[in-house]
Amino acid sequence: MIRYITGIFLIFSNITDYVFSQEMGRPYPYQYNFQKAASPIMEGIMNMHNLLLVIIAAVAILVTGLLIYVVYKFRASKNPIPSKTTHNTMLEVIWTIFPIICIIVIMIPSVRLMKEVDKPQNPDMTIKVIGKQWYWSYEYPLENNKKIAFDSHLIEDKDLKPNQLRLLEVDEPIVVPVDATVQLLVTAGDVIHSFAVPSLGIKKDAVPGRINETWFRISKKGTYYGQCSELCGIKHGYMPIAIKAVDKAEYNEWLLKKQS
Ligand SMILES: [Cu+2]
Repeated sequence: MIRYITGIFLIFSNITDYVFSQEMGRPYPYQYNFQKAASPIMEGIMNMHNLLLVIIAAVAILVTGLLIYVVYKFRASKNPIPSKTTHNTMLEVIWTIFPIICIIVIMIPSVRLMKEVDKPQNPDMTIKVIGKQWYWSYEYPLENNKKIAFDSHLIEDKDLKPNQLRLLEVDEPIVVPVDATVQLLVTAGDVIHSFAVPSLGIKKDAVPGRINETWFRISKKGTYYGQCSELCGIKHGYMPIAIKAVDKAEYNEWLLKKQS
């Protein structure tokens, strides 16, 4: 039943996606829904959101309906002598058990999703993310203690090429192969930042002296944009994130070029 109702919401959001957007991983003018899910985590978050939407709508309709019914049925003009009833055991049992059932129905998928978000299953590769004032540094640990390291800066308005996105484009995006499970180790070099990419369902605090973990897996080639999401100083809004998903061959080529 819930599956069918969430299905209706999904059809509706798919229509708006179709009308307003062509590509994944970026925001659109007049967008009111989520960006399209591009990772298993974001799919899980959207399913959770749709389930909650149905439950909260049902609860709101039920409570409003009961209120209207009570206001009408027990109005003063029809009930000159008010009822003195105070307790009804059956009713009290129902209105205790019903919210408990609601909470259990919400809790099970919620805890399952939290566990999934927390740790990747058998990651194929690892990227270390370091938030700095006001750019991101990335490190790819490789075999034999080698690594690739580079900084990723915003492309300023005056340097934007046509079709590039303002405040989201960077000079050096993260490059990853499609269909690879990527483990992210997130930390910071100065103050607290937050590594957030909406279409991947990622938002991890980057805290100096601490390593937080998250992961993603992208199945479609393209560029996925995000931004720092923790107020970190005057240029907090100018340290975007871009993740470029390419096929395996292209990724290996990039890797070789970066190492030389
Ligand atoms: Cu920041």
